[in-house]
Amino acid sequence: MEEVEETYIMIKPDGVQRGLVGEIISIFEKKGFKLTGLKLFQCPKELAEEHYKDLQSKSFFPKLIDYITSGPVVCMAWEGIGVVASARKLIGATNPLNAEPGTIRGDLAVQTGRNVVHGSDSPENGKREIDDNTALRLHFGVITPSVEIVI
Ligand code: RTP
Repeated sequence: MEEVEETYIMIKPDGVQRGLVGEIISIFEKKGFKLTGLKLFQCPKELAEEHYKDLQSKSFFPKLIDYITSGPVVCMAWEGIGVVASARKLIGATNPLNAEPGTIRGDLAVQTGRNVVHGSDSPENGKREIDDNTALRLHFGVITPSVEIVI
């Protein structure tokens, strides 16, 4: 049976500036996932570098850090069965020009360097990215229990 997981979804500064927050949240809600943490956040340079540390050696790394720190982001924790892989499908390919229509990047973006949203690539990274974001995790205590899922 598939596991209930959690994933870290971040609406990047271009998504916030373009007024896409509601639309993106709605996509995950309509799919059936549960929002368990949410905050608007100006990411400091050090945290952006930590979040993207696996890409440190890439030539685009400095531009990526400038982009992520260029304005507020929306940090979210989402929970559900298979949410990590499903969220990546809903988000679409890294390069929006290769992303399928019907995905967030496929419908709402053009450039890799302005691709609107981030989603964890594994359940382990989902947990780590939510834990790194201490203030987000604090929200968990006040969330009401989920409605029982009957399959
Ligand atoms: P994300 O981590 O943001 O969800 O993106 P991803 O897994 O689809 O892609 P990844 O390879 O992890 O890259 C992270 C972010 O770096 C920027 N990027 N720019 N060639 C480039 O200019 C380039 N390649 C990647 C994108 O913002 C990408 O989402």
